[in-house]
Amino acid sequence: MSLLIKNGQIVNAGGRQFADVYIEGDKIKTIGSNLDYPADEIVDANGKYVIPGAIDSHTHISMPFMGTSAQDDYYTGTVAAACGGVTSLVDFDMQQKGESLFEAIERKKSWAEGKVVVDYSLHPAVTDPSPEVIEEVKQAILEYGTPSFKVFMVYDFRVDDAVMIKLLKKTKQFGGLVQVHAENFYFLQHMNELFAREGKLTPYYHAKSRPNIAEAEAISRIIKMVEFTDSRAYIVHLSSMEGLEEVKKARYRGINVFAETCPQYLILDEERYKAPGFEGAKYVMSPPLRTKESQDPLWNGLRDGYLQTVATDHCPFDFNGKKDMFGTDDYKNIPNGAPGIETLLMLIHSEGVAKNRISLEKMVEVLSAGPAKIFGLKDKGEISVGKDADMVIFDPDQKFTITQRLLHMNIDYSPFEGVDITGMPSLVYSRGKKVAEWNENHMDFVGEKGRGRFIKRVPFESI
Ligand code: DUC
Ligand code: ZN
Ligand code: ZN
Repeated sequence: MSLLIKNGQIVNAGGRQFADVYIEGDKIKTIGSNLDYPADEIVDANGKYVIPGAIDSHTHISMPFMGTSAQDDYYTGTVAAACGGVTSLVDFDMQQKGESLFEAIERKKSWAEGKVVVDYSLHPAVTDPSPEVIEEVKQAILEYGTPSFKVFMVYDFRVDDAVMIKLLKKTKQFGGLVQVHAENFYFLQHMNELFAREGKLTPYYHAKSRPNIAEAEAISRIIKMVEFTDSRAYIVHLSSMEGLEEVKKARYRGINVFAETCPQYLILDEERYKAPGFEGAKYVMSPPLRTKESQDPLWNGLRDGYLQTVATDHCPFDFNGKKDMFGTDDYKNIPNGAPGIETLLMLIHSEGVAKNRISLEKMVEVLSAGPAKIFGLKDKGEISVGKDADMVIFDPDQKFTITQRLLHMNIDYSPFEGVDITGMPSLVYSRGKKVAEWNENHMDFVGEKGRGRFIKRVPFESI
């Protein structure tokens, strides 16, 4: 199968050029002017960008959590990804009590088998950190191709500082990376007790129980541990300007700390929790939405390189039936999480590039090249010869209004309902095969169930 994309503007993190792209099978074969090869399919990309597919490096596909499970499975979740121009995801893989990291990896791979429609990889999440499990890090990195490991500082499956130190040292030794959900557990516990005594239990108090300082404290503690062990860490879903300040100070001092933010923290704010009735539960996620004050610093953090990636924390629970299953009279029982994989690229283009907050190249950097580099997806993240042909032909002028009705995620709402978008994918390719296309007023999935592959990633030091 061959494909020739003509007359488009190729945009990579490092710059743009007008050129044609020729693809044979899975790979980009040639880039040049006026290519005139016979091809099975010829696409005229005049007036459009040719960008690498987005990589969502933070998803929770089918994750069991808070008495229920995140709703998208590897089929519905990756169909939605494809329709949003996301051509790879790196999904969290929760170790269960007593399980080895390898059992967790094999279990999740078996869930993906025959279903996944774009390529994916896994970050093992260490929740039962026995000494044997810490030793498994070497094999997970070198044999399984999963060099990033998630830990939580909150929830029942949180790890303590002693484990963190061991994990930081072990991962560094073999070219791995520790990813951290950073909030101070005891600050949260204190606030929860206070609000319980005062009877403040509506969704709004979910946000108030997890203040910015809880994130900033946890981030600063990790940074000290990274410095102490001379290792590296990655902060997931950084949400507040105070958290960002800690990262900035550390990076300025040359400490190896990386950080991601998410569209919800850039675009939505705490006022959402004041929606009538139980509507605020739609935004119950952790960390919570912050006040508007944090938004400009986060955009500037992306622009200036202090934040290296944008990912979604995609973790969908229906408003009717899941959000309201246990938590209508206590925010602590509302399943934490919201959908986002399908709206990632459109939101970052529309709110970021089209509103001049970040450049087009920066968008490609934080959605594609950055996650590919940090997480060792060596064949992804760039339109260049030899890379996988994961590409979006993107129409910067196409309008769309976000509405759950026209999206593909397996959930009954979008937190971004009603947001007007400028710029949508026209065509999406995963390893040279068309997987989604614009059709009148929405995206259609046109790919193949089960065609996605597990990506063995390379260690940090080899990229
Ligand atoms: N936060 C969420 O909102 N959902 C999944 C897990 C998490 O840390
Ligand atoms: Zn988290
Ligand atoms: Zn998450």
